[in-house]
Amino acid sequence: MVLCDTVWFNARLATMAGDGIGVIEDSVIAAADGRISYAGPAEPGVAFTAADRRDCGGRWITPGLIDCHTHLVHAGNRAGEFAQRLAGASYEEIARAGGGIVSTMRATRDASEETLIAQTLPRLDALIAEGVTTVEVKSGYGLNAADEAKMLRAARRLPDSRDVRVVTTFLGAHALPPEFVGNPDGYIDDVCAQIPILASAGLADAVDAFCEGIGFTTAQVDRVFAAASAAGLPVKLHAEQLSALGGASLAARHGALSADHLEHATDADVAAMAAAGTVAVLLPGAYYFMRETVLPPIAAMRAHGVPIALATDCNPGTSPLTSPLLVLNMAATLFRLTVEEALRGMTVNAARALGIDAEVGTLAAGKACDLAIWDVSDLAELVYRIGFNPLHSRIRNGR
Ligand code: DI6
Ligand code: FE
Repeated sequence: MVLCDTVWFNARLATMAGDGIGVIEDSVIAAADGRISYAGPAEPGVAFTAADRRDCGGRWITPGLIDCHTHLVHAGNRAGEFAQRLAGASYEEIARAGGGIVSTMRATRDASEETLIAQTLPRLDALIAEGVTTVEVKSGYGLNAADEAKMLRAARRLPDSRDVRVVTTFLGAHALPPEFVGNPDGYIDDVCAQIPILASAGLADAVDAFCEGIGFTTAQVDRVFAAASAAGLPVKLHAEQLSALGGASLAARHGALSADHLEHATDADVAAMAAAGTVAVLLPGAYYFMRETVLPPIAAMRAHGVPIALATDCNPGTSPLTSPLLVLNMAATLFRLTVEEALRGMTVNAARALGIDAEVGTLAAGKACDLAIWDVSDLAELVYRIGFNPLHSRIRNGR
C-alpha cells in the first residue's frame, strides 16, 4: 500500500532519472504532502490510498521544467536599442554610448520593489504557461548595494504572487556602474563587501559574475568567488560568451555549480569542468538573438561527460526570451542537441546547475512533486514544434 493523497494514473513518464529519458509506459505517480511517494509502472499488486485520482489519458509527464539562468527581474526593455541594432549599431557601440546594461540599470534603480515585481510577473507567467516550476533569477541591474538587494527581494517575493520555486543569484559583478568608471577594482571591493550581507539576509542562494572583455577579468572574478566561498555561497559564471578568457576553467577551480554560455570555451576548459562536476549551461536564445556564429564545444562536452543544461537567459539586452519550449527547439536546431539532451537540459541537469537536484529535476520518490503534463503522443514534439504549447497541466508541490 502506497500512502498518498493524490495519484496520477494512465500516464507515460519521462522520469529523467538515470542516464536517459527514463521512459515508463502505463505508469502512476503518487504524491503525499507535496512529495512524490511513487513514480513507476502501474502494477496490479501496488495499491494507493489516495482519495484524489486523476486519469492522465495516456499523456506524458515530465518533471516540471527548470529555467536555471534568467535575469527575469528588471525594469523597462530595450526594444529601442534593438531597432538601433537593426539600423547597424553594434551591441558594444550602444553600450559605450551609455545604453546596454547601464540603461536597464537606470530603469531598475528608478523602479520600486513593487514596480519591479509587477513588470516581472508577465514574464514569469509566460514561463509558467509552458510548464516551468522552478526559476533562477539573477540581480545585476542595480549595481549598488541598495538596488541589488531590492532586485533580490523582488525575486524572493515572486512566490507570494505565483506558485513557483525561485532560486536567487547575486550578480553584482555584471557591469561597471557609472560611479566606478575607471575604477573596476574599487567596484569589485564594493561587490565583495555586499556578499556577506546578502548571504546573512538570506537573499542570495549563489553568486555569479560576467567574465568578459566588456565585463570583469578572471582576477576580479577570482576575488568575487573568494568572497562568496567565505560567505558559504556556491558560485557560477557567465564565461566564454564573446571571447576565450579562461573563465570556465576559473569557475571549475572554484568548484562552480555551472559555467554558462561557453561558445568560446576550449577543450581544456571543458576538461576542467568535467573534473570539477561543473554543469555547462547553454543559452541558445542569446546565441540566436546576438546572431553568434561560434558554437559551444558540444562534442567536447559529450566526450568529457559534462552535464548540459539549457535556459532562457531571459534579459532585455541579449535574450528577450520567455519560452522554455523555444529554448528546447533552438538547442536542437542551432546546437544539434538530441531530444534526450534537450529535455534533460531543462530538468535534471538544470537542477544540478542550481545545486537542487536532491529536491527537483527527476520523477522519483522523495522529490518535490513538480510535474508538467503534456498533450503530446511523442515526447519529441516538445522539442520539434515552434510556437505551439501542448502543456495540459502543471503541478507544483503535488497541487
Ligand atoms: N551576458 C549577457 O548576455 C547579458 N548579461 C550577461 O552577463 C547581457 C545583459 C544585458 O545586455 O542587459
Ligand atoms: Fe545571463
